[in-house]
Parts: sequence; C-alpha cells; structure tokens
Amino acid sequence: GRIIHLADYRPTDFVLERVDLTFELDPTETKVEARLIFHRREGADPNAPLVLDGDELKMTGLLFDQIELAPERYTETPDSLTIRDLPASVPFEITITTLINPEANTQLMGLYRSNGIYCTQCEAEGFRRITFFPDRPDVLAVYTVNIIADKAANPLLLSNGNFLGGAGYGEGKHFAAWFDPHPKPSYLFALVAGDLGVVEDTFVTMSEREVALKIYVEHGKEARAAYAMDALKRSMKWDEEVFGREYDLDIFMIVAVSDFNMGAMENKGLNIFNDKYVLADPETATDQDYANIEAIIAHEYFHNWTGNRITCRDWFQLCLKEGLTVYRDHEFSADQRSRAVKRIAEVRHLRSEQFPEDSGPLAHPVRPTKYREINNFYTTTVYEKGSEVTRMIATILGRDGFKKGMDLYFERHDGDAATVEDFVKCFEDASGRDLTQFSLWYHQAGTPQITVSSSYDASAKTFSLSLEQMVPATPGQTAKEPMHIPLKFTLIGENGAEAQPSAVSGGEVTGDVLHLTERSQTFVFAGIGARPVVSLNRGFSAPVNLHYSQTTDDLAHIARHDSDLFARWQAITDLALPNLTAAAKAAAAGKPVECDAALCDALLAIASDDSLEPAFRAQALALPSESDIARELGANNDPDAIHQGRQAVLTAIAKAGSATFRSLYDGLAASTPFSPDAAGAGRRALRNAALGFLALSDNSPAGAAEAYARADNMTDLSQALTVLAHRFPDATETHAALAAFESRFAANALVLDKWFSIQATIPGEGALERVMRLMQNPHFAASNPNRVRALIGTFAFGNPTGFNRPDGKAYHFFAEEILSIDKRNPQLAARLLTALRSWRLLEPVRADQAREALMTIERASSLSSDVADIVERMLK
Ligand code: DPP
Ligand code: ZN
Repeated sequence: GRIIHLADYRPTDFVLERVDLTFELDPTETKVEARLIFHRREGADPNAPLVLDGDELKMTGLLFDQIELAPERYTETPDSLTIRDLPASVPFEITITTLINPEANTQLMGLYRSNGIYCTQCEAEGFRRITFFPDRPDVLAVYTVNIIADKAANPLLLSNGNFLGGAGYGEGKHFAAWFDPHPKPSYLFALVAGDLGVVEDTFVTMSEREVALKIYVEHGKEARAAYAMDALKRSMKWDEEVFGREYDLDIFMIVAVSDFNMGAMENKGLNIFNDKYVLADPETATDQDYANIEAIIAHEYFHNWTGNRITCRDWFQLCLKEGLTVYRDHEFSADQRSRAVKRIAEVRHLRSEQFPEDSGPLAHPVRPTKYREINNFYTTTVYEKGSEVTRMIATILGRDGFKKGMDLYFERHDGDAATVEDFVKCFEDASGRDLTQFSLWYHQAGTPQITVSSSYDASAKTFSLSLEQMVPATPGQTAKEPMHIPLKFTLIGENGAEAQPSAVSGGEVTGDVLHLTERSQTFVFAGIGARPVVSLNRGFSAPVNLHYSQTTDDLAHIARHDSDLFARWQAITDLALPNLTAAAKAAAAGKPVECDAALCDALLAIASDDSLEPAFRAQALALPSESDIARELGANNDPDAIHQGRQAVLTAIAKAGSATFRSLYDGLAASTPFSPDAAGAGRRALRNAALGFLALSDNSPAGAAEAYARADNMTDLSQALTVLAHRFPDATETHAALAAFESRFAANALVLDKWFSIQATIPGEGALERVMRLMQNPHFAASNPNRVRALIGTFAFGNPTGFNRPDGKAYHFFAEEILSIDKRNPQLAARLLTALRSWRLLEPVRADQAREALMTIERASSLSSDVADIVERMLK
C-alpha cells in the first residue's frame, strides 16, 4: 500500500445522505445490495467523479437512479469504483450489488462466519469488503438494514439501531429490518445472524427511559454472561453520574463470538466481543479475566459517546476516541475497585508495553501524521499513552476545569467527525489556559527523560529541585521541543509529615503540581525547616522516565511514609531495580548474587503490614519483571542472565521471609462463598504471591501441588499450575496437574488457552520444542486468533529466555509462523510480529539472529501490507 499523509486530508466531493442495505445471507455467496443516496457537496468541483473504496469485491450490478449504468460511465478495479458524469446539484441514487463469501473470509475483516455465526468487523477499513463505499470515518449517514436468511439456521438477525420489524420471506427464510437514527460512519456498522442464546435485562436511564439490554452467547453459556451484564449496567450508571452521558437507543446488544481479531468493537447499539471478554464464572475465569471483562464492557459502552456520537475526522485522529475512552474506562475501574492498585497495574502495563514501543523502531506520535496500514496503529501509544495525555489535561486543569472542557466537547461536537485540535480547543476555551505547548504530547514521539537533582540549604531554609528534560530521537523526528510536563509532588519532612513551603520560585506550581516547561528549570522552595525527601511524579502524573539518584534511605522513607500508595510502590520499584540489574550483571559474570537488605526489609515490612490492602501488598511483592530489568539495562541484553539474577534475588527474599510468607499463605485461606470483587481478588493475589515465594524457599513442588488439589476457583488453580510448571517443569506433580487440567477443561477453549499460555512461558531450554509440540495438540487451532495468541503470542511476548535462545532457533520458528499466519490473517500476523520490536537491545549474537529472522520475513513473497509495514520499520 501507499503511504497516507495527514496533510493530504480533504473532505469528500459528495455527501452521503442515506444508506439502505439488503443482505441475502449465504455461507459462501452472500448477496449485498447497497442503495446509496448522494449529493455533490456545495462548492465541490462539478466534474469530480465519485470514487468508492472496495477490497476483494465482486460486483454483479450497478444502477444509477434505478437504471443500469452505462459501462463508459464507471471504472471498477479490485479496490475502487469510480463513477463519472454525475449531477452537479440534485441528489442521486447509486445501487450496487456485490457477492461476498463469508466462509472464506479468514482475515476476519468485513462479513465473516465464526462457529456458524455471521458477524462483522468493519473498523478500520472492513466495510469496503462488504460493498463499494466511501469507507472513511468522516462520511456519516443514517442506515436502514434488511437481513434475509435461512430461518432455521439463523433465528436471530441483528443490526445497529432499533428493530423495525420482520416476517417470513419465502420458503424456509425470514427477514428483519433495522433502522439506526444516529448518523454514523461505516466502521460502526454491524450485522450478526445465527442461533445464539441470550441473557436479558433492562436499564432505566437518568431521564427514565427504559433500555433493553441483551447479551448473546452460544447456547448453554448464558450463565457465564451474568458478570458482563452486571458490568454493563454499572458502566451505564457511571457514565451518567461522572460524565453526564445517557444512552440514546431503545436497545443495547452485545454479541460474543469466538473468532475475533481485537478485544471487542463498539458498533452502534450492537457491540461485538471476543468471547474471552464476556464469559466468566468462578470455575473458569481468573480475577484478571473478571477485571478485563469489566474494563472492556465499559470501554466499548463508553465509546457510544466518545467515538460514536463524536467520531474521528480521519484515522490519524484515532487517539481522539481511543485515548479518551481508555482514560474513561481507567477511571471507571478505579472507582469500582482500588484506585491506587488500579493505577499501579496501569503503570506496569504502560512501562512494559508502551515504553518499549516509544523507544524502538515502531515509535510514533500519539497523533501520527502518516501511515501505510492503519491496522498497525491500534497501538499502546495511541491507546495507553493517549489515555495518559488525557489524564494530564485533567491534572493541569483540575477536576472542575476538566469537567467543563468535557462538557463543552460533548456540546460543541455531538454529531461531528472531530480532530485532536477540536478536542484540545474545548479545554482551552473552557479554562482559558493555553495548551499549545502541552499539545506536543500528541505530536512528539518518545518517552521524555527527566534528570533530577536537589539540594538543601539549611541556613537559608531553601530546598532546590533542578529538572532537565530530554525527549529522545524517534523515527522521523530528530529534534524535539521541550514539553509541558505536569509532575505531582510532595516534600516529606523528617517525621513523615508534608513540608509546606512559604514560597516557590523558578516556575509554575499549582497546588501539588509542578509544571516543568523548560528544557532545564530549578524550582526553589522557601521556608523549609529541614532537608525534605521529594516524592516526585506521584500517581504517575506524567508518562516519563525519572532519573533521580535518591538514596536508599530516602526511598525507604517514601516507601514507608508517602500518603500516596502509588508513590510507595514506586519507591519499592526504585529500590529493587538497581539490585536486580546488579544481579543480572553478576549472573552474567558467574558471580554470586546478593539481595539488598534494605529492599528485603522494606518488602517484608509491606508484606506483613495488615493495615495495607492485600492487593497493594501483592503488587509490591511482584517486583519489576525481566523486561523491566532489560529496559533498565538499556542495551546488550542477555535474557538468561537477567532471568538468573532475578531468580536469585527472589530466592533470597523467599528465604529471608519464609516465615512471613508461610503465615500469609495460611492466614489468607480462601473465604467462602467466592466473590470476584476487588477485595477477594486482592486476598487471592497476595496468597498466591506467598505461594510462589514458598515454592522457592522450599524448593519443592509439594506446596503448589497441594494448592492445586485444593483450589476451588480458576485464579488459585491457574496460579498453582503456573508455580508447578514454571518452577518444577519436570516434576511428576506437574505432569499430573497439567494432564488433569487438560482433561477437566477439554470442552472449554478459553480455559485451555490458559493451559497453553502457562506452558508457553515455562522459562529456559526446551521452551521452543514444548511450543512446537503443543501446536500439534488437538485443541490448538491455527485459524483461531485466541489460540494463536495464547500459544505463539505468549511465547514470543512472555518467555524472554525461551524465545531469545542464543542459537536463534525460536526467532526462525517465529518467522515461519508469522508467514503462515499472514496468509490467513494479516492483522494478527502483524500484531504478533511486534514481539521483536526491541531486538536491537539484545546482545550481538541474539540480535544478529533476530535480524536474520526479520530478513527472512522481509524477503518472503506476497507479504500483506500489514506485515510488510511492520517488518520494514523494524529493520530500518
Ligand atoms: N474495538 C477497538 C476498541 O474498542 C477498536 N475500536 O478499542
Ligand atoms: Zn476503543
């Protein structure tokens, strides 16, 4: 594909007034008739042709105002339909008939079949695989949809909006008609047909309208949709209370399907979900599954306002809906659960996924200016960093200023296809604050690096904090401007209380927010009676890397005294990282590894502090991951040394704290009845953390085997299995547990995905062979994205030692797999391939092997544009 530039944006020459679609569904020959009414836009070139997008379409009919169009008036290619000599001012109708094959659609874009269910995925550019159409987000129209299908096989016929009616339609068939009164872009179109079970409920909105809620799942799985329904109702309520947003149709539907490229899709009134994010019960879902379901149900529901009512002008504006909606779902989960623990999990995810993207060959701005394949821009930068940018606006403007800006955005842009500039302007207009410099967050890629130093002058009673910011070069952007970085902070006095300065100079400070706006800046705080300890970037107010050599004592002080739990967790992380990097270096040099006493003491103090919520204590005990350590080391990484060093530190902590972990484990015995709520999940997380440490100090599988036998929920069961498989892969107990798990859940593909993932992440030698063996397992299906992600994706993303074996065999295996997945499903292949995005940071032997594997992909013939785009950027 060619490269698309933001600078080339211009509106269409024709305005689409309305869309009437008729589908005659058939597994291999579905007939689609699209009646489209257009008029030429005022001021547009009176001779401009109408150019419609297509993708692998077969056209069988083309009418102009219901009369067959003469061949000299149009040109059809596989990816476009151009119609000439159209009226200058009067509206006209184009009727297009296409034939499509849902059964053969393995890309899972457009109309396809999953387990006998017809379903659609149109974002970003899937609608053009259904009919020729102006398939871009700034073309909004009102849709009527008629669906005709075999009645026995498809009792259910669904589309967007409200149900108009239905009836029989000839021998064995029936039809249904749907009307969506809200103008929408084609990427929000959806159709579902098939035979599904349903869970029903109702929601009464703030203006007392009753909305029918329906969640459709495979027959027999209805009970597993109860939690999703509960999460939906809580989301609807929360959006009314916190953002003042009410739902706008008579019905809201969710359909769960088993083959899906993404997590879920926010089609107007008819969300389609990967069933992984709908189905849950205690026997089959972990606490993480419950949290994901709650977050994704909320996310897609929230899109109804941020995405659907206000959509994007073009795909460069993707963060306008995604970054904002992630921010909204984060806030929702924070309100439903523990805010601090939620924030810690978000930051962990941002650092492990977005920071590597932002510092590697795939780095791009939150609002990119060019792309070759838009599918490759559904990234953690657009989503998670986009959310952080929204959060910073809230930090800078404060709660009220942010709310005023959001209200103005909803009022001013309802019904629009808007831009990031429109969004930012609302906050400027509502608050009077200039956000020009702040907007660099949308335009400059790269994680800002901030170097901090401080000094205390006892005689003058002043404390000085010097900050220097640097935004690293990223592809296509070498010179960067200084950013506006809002850093929440506090000065902690000796006794643990906050020190209150009498005055601040050197820059803007509003409340607890310090505004770093220059390349280098020194803030001077007056009236400070004793040297304070600075807790900086509290709550992770800005997505930056701080380089601040605080002493072990100061970090331990923050870990003990900060009133912000996030800051306490951060201090523990800052204590642990130098210890873990030193351990990796020692392991590489064959030296014994030690655990720092201050770290060990701080961790064990937190672990046994019953005044702290268990979920927080579990997060503290989780220590930085192997990829966190790799990022801290920066370059020349040896994943084996990192693994060995980290294991040695964990083992030392396990030994020093064996009594603590024993009493935690025994004291937190499962409470009955099971509840998936945050408090229950926190207790299970802490107990399972203790189990992991006990397995290290005992160096025996007995404890985990017993935990496995006793587990009465999927969290405990899968955690015990993980401890067994990862620590004792060859033990009899492990083989027995793996076999028991496989046969117990043989009929549940989503649960078997956990079984695949646990084994795919067993560290060390033999991992590749194990993965190859598992691909032969009858439960594995290369055609199902969830299975592929669970086995091959988890291996590549989550098994640093196994995937990065020095002989490069795993990279070459991976390259072959990417090529074969690419033939079926390019979007999935491209996404998986990003697992190699940090290949340049590996030590030279591995890096050479990784480059070789990438070059094998690059040289292959007939690559999809998705994979070609990623591999070329990674090798550049
Ligand atoms: N389904 C994806 C999401 O909700 C893309 N819109 O983020
Ligand atoms: Zn989204």
